[in-house]
Amino acid sequence: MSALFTRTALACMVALSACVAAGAVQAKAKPRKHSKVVPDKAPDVVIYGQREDVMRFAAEAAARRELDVDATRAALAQAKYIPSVARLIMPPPAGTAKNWGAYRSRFVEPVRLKAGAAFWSANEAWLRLAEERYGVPPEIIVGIVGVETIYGQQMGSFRIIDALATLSFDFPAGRKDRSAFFRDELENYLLLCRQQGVDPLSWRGSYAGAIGMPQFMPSSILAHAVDFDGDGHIDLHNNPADVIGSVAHFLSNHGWQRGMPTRYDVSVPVDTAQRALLLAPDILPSFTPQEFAGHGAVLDESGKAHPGKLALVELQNGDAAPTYVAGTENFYAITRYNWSSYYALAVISLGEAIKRQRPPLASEPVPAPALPASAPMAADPVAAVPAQSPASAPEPAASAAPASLPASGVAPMPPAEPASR
Ligand SMILES: [Ca+2]
Repeated sequence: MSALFTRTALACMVALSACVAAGAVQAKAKPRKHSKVVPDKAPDVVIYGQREDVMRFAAEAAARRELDVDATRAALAQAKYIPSVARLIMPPPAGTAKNWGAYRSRFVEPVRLKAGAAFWSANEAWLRLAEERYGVPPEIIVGIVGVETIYGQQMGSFRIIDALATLSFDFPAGRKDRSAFFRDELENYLLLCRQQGVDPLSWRGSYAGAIGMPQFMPSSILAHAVDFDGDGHIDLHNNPADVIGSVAHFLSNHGWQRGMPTRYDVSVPVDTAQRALLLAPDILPSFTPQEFAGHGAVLDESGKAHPGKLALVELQNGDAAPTYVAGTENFYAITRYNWSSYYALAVISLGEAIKRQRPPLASEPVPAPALPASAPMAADPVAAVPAQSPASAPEPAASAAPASLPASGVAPMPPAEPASR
């Protein structure tokens, strides 16, 4: 990651960390004359229990979410400021060229292809059940879990409470302030831990507070995660069935339409004004195939017959010619998971590549997974948990928070941020 930051940006972040750390220490320490700064390798530590504003937040959050106030204060009192979290949330340096080819090659690669094939084979019955229930095909779910965490291999090592507290109370300057979003996620996290009987200090995940194999933010777990194998618990860290069901349920809740392709091939209009007109709504499907044709875009045969609206999606390739696809509502649904057209096409490409290398379908159907008799799956047990207020969305342009933010180990090549908006 560090290669993505300019020296200046890094210097600013280090200075900021030092300021924040120093601020907390100054409150207690008496000024010393001529004290020397002795360089060491120990991190500057801010324990949020020393911060009045954080303890006030704890009391208010407990009241808002009907949590035990002492337990909430005790948990947040042990949260720590993590300088690397503040660094990792920063966008790539200005002028970093987006490059779909390079981005794709990070995800459609041998390690993920092999792990994806194994994940698919091991969980085929759950993937089929998810498709049956939510209409989301296996390759999309397999693509998402592969891009997010390589099927659980890279789920992030930050304590969730530290990551969320850092971004809630010390969101770095130099980019759009999203601390309100992270404070809401922190509250959701505390609520989630209470609901699941989990110690808030115990869970680890990405620098942005994303959790488990699918890297769900806490609000997404509350709103969309399901106990897909019906064992009475939602486990997104270790239980592939729950992961598969939850990813499918998330997409279903965000407009996924059964049987609809994600995108079609398209040749863009030669006329730059016509092209700009089609690109203007970005990833939001806004034009019928007839309107595409009217503006000079040429869809493939299946695209011409598409019953709904399409988006002309442009993916840059550095100095080379951009890649274009005509995205459907299902392409758009994947961008609700992570607000980036590059992310969506990487998910689709990885899933399709894994599907292509799988052996031909056997004629014998895979038996349905055995479910505990005590926990029938007639309903989605967790889907009943209401989604958080749309006001919690980090960006006003969107109606819901993304399920995840890039995991610490995997994503943020440019574009770490939603590339399309
Ligand atoms: Ca379960």
